[in-house]
Amino acid sequence: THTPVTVTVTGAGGQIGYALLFRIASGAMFGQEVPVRLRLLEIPAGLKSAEGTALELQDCAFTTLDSVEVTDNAARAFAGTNVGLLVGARPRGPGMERGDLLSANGAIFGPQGAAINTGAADDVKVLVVGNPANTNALIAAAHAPDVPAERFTAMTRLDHNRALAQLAGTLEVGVGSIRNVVIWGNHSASQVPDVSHGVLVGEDGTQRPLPDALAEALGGAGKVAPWLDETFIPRVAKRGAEIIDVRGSSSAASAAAAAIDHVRDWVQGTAGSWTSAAIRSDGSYGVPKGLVSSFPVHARDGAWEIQQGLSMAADVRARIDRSVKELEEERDMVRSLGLV
Ligand code: NAX
Repeated sequence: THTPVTVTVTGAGGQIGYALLFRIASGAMFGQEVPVRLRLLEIPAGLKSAEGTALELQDCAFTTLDSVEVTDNAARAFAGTNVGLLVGARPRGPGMERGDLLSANGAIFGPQGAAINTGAADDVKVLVVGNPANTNALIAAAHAPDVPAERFTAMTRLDHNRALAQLAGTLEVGVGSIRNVVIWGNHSASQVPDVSHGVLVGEDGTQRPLPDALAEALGGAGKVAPWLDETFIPRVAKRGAEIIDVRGSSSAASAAAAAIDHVRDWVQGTAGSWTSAAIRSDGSYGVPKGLVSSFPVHARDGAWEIQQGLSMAADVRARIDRSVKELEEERDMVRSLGLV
C-alpha cells in the first residue's frame, strides 16, 4: 500500500556498499512498511562485485525489497531516484596532490550531479559519503541547478557516532543517554567534535551538562579541557586511521550505519535532540553561505534545520574557523578547476 522508494547507491560493489545495501533492503532506512527499489551504480570494473551483491540481496528474501538493478549508466541509475547515496569516489593515491584528487572526484560527482538534475524525482535527497565528502557534495550540487542546493548533504554522522561512543565509554553510560553533541566543519582531520552543549540524561529523566559529568568521571573540572584536547578530539578525528590500523581496511559497517542514521533522520525527522550533518550553509555561525559544512541539525518534514543560538567558547570558535578555512580552500580549488 505504501509507494516504493527508489534508492540509488554508487560504489555499490565496494565495501561500504556491501555493508549498506542489506540494511536498506531490510527496512532500516524507511521502516518495515515501505518497499525499496534499489539501483546499484558502479564503474565497469566494479560491476561484477555489485552483481554478486544483487544476487545475495535476492537470497535474503527481504519483504521490503521490491527490486534490484545493477548498472554502470548514471542516467539509468538516477532516473526517478528519491534518495541518492554517493559512496563511490576516487581515493587519494600515492603522491597525489589535493588538486589531482579534487579533479578526479570532479569527474565523478559532476556527471552524477547532472544525472540527478535530469532524472531524479522532485523530492530527491542526496547524501555524499565518498571523500572528500563535503566538497564532492558541493560539486554535485553545482551540476544540479534545478534541484534545491540544500538537498545535497555530506556525511559527518559517523564522526558524530564515534564521538557518542567515546563519551559513553568514558562516562560508563549507554550512548542513548547522551544528547546534543555536535561535529562542526569538514569531514576531515580538521573536524570539530564539540561537547560543550551536550547533556547526560539520567534514568529518571534529569539532565546534567556533559562537561559536569565529564569532570566527575575524570576526577576534577580541570581535567576536562586537557582530556578534550589530547584524548577525545584526536581520537574521534583520527578514528578512521585507527580502524585501518586494527582492522586492516577502512571503516565500512560503521560508515553504512551512519548513512542509514543520516537518511532515516532526514526522512523521518528527529525528535528533541539534535544530530550532526554537513549541509549547505545559510551563513549560520559565520560559515560562509553555500559551503557544505557540518552543523548541529534537526530534521522536520524532510528538511534539515540548523540549531540556532548556541554560544561558543573561543577555542571551539578557533577550531571551527580553521576547519571552515579548509573548506573554503577546497571550494576555491574546485572553482579554479572549473568544477563548480
Ligand atoms: P571501496 O573502494 O571498497 O568501494 C568504492 C567503490 O566505488 C568501488 O567498487 C569502485 O569501483 C566504485 N566507484 C568508483 N568510482 C565510481 C563511479 N564513478 N561511479 C560508481 N562507482 C564508483 O571503498 P569504500 O570503503 O566502500 O569507501 C567508499 C568511500 O567512502 C571512500 O571515498 C571513503 O573515503 C569514504 N568514506 C567516508 C566516510 C565518511 O564518514 N564520510 C567514512 C568511511 C569511508 O572512509
